[in-house]
Amino acid sequence: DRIVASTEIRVVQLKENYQLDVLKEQAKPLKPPFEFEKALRGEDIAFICEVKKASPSKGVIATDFPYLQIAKDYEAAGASAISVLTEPEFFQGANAYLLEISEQVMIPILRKDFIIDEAQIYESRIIGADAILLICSILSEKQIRHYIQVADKLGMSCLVEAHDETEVEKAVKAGARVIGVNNRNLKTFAVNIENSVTLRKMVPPEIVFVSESGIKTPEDVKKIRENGTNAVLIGETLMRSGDKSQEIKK
Ligand code: IGP
Repeated sequence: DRIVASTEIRVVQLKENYQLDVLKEQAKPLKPPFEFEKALRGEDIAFICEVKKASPSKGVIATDFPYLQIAKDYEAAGASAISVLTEPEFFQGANAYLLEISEQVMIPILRKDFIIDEAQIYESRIIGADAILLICSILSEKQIRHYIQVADKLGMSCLVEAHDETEVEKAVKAGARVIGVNNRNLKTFAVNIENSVTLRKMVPPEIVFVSESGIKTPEDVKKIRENGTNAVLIGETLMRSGDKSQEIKK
């Protein structure tokens, strides 16, 4: 809740600096986004690799944070997409990280932030995002449906994040085409990979299914892959690993 409150302040600042129509104009002439959904629908399980300096549950994860090099390493290692935290206070992210990375890699980029307003979707496109995160626990079904439409008009995809059965249902009803089940409970920070393994069967095959958070070992990936999941989203494990390519190939 504190994260959302601090995001609200950022949204107010964003709106004070730009009118919505100014943001819309700015978003118009940009190059078309890379196709996030297509990138996740490969033959084998896809890796979405995350650039994340810190988190509320772990504090600072990477004191040394060469974000551009990290993103390039992910791409070279065969990542299908890159996730970049832009939330400044709790994850020590920045829009500038995403913008710079988008100018240097040729795979889709997911903006990881707390989207609670339409203006942030235009902002996401302007800073170079190809996809955005929509979190079921902080948005209504109506908001999710509307934000997917706004993103669609800009050619961007939405990763709709759910944590339990009710939220998966909400995501499906809202028309999500990519659903991510978070293995971490955002309130207690408890992690359980079984969460995405169990909820997999609630999501029909025409929707891309992503397992997010707490993935640490090749065995974890194997289990998730065998369960028929399209992609894994991995942050901390890769951020802490020296050789990203080795870690992904494992
Ligand atoms: C990555 P991990 O445990 O591999 O670092 O998790 C990603 O799933 C996590 O950062 C995340 C997240 C979020 C961050 C999932 N949902 C919502 C911020 C907001």
